[in-house]
Amino acid sequence: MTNKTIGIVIFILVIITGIFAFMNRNLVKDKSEALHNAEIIIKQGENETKIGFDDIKELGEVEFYATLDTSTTDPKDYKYTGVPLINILKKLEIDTENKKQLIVRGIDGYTVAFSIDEVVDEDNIYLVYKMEGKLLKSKEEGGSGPYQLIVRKDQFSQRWCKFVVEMEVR
Ligand SMILES: Nc1nc2c(c(=O)[nH]1)N[C@H]1C(S)=C(S)[C@@H](COP(=O)(O)O)O[C@H]1N2
Ligand SMILES: [Mo]
Repeated sequence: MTNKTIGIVIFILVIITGIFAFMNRNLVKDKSEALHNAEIIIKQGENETKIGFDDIKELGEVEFYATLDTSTTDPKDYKYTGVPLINILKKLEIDTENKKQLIVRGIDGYTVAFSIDEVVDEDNIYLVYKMEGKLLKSKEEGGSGPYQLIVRKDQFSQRWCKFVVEMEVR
């Protein structure tokens, strides 16, 4: 082989290694997001639709602080990342007029209810997927996610439904 041929072979190998490194980088990223691509079911009468993380995170992501206050812990502020709940209903074209309530359920059967007046308030109820900048873990992993409701205007945290899997407009 001439020096020129060796040069070309090395060049090609370097390019291939680079391509693999690049593909791998994207795979790692895809994997952590895919693990999080849980869906929420939204019911309205006979109709049932679903929405997943890829769509949810495009609905006006905000970061904010809210005070977690439970019966066993002192009030503490945490940074949450999520979207206003009303944006999800708007995106799915779910009509809130002539409706009274929104019911939200967690995977453990925990259920909370909101009046439609509370639901249309853009700065009260958020569907959150990060706490302190990290994706919420599932119930099995010891977290409160992958989705959790945060109700900023509630004094206590009873209605902060953890492990949200289903919502229903009535
Ligand atoms: N899915 C689900 N969400 C829930 C609960 C629950 O048992 N299941 N407990 C509620 C109560 S009473 C409080 S105070 C807050 C925070 O509870 P934690 O401190 O036990 O996480 O979550 C609320 N959301
Ligand atoms: Mo509680």
